[in-house]
Amino acid sequence: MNPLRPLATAALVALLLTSLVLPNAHAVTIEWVTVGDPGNTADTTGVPNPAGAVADSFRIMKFEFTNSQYTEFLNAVDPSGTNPNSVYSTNMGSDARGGISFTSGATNGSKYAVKTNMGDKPVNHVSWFDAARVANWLQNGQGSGSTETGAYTLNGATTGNAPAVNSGASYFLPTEDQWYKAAYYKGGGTNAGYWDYATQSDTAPTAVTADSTGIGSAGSTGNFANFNATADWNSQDGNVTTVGSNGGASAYGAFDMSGNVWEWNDLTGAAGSSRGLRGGYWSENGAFHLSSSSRFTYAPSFLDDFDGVGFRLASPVPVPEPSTWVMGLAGIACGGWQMYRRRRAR
Ligand SMILES: [Ca+2]
Ligand SMILES: [Ca+2]
Ligand SMILES: [Ca+2]
Ligand SMILES: [Ca+2]
Repeated sequence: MNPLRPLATAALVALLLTSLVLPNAHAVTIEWVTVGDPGNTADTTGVPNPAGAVADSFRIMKFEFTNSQYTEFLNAVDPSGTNPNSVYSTNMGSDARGGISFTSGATNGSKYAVKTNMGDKPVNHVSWFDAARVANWLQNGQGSGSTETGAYTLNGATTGNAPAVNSGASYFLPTEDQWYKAAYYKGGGTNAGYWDYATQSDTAPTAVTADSTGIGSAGSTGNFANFNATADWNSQDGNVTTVGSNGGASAYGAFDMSGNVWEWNDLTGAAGSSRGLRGGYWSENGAFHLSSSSRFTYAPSFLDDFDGVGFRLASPVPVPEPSTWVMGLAGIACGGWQMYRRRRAR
């Protein structure tokens, strides 16, 4: 008997179990960049002052969270279309700059769909609570994972104070210092200094134009950003554009931290009645709000109706252990193998 056959069969069993048990066929994948240089010096030339000092390495999303990713989230957490906790804004469908439609009569699990040319654009019309629910869902392994506990203990809250991030969270909104460092720090040491714009420049970026599908004119290089309402496409005077197509990345390789959409941050990470926004958006008149000198705070429930606010998540370094459902799968696969081996042994 071929001694490799039981092993190959076990692998096949594990694979079959994985494909059967996986709760969602289209798991969201996220590209990260690592923000190193732990213990870096703060910036004293921006706002707030000081800003940008972070003790530990961490990861941040290379791009803004997209409509495609948010659609996977919506179909997974709301297969029957009841819109729990207002995770969907009807503006995503009705606003030409929103990217996600809802069809109540569509098949369960497919009621949300990306609009034409909008999948690779940043999601907008999202409050801080919406972003926190995405972090929870990722923390809980996607699929039918809870949106209410995990990184943030929300338990149905859509208004009021934002809770502090739970210790050990694998996905979370960056603190303002983390966001600031990822955007403006020059990197390569602990006292490297800061750029004024997240395109590794102290000179205001050039505003991009867009092609008919919403791809920014700068490609992936250069001191460009999406602001000034110059990305006119789909009959809009200024619009969101394809993430990563708008210009130079930060020193750590994160795109669109200046412009495209404003991004939620967690301020200091403590519980509170406000949360931060940084980076400016596609309609900024001038580059000031794209710079290290601009910040806003809003109630975490606000801006569900605004097409200029999105988010990107952060994550610890080293990368956390696989989430519990992956461990569960490994257990099921191992159990299957043990059963198989016992059966063979008879
Ligand atoms: Ca500065
Ligand atoms: Ca919402
Ligand atoms: Ca225009
Ligand atoms: Ca942005």
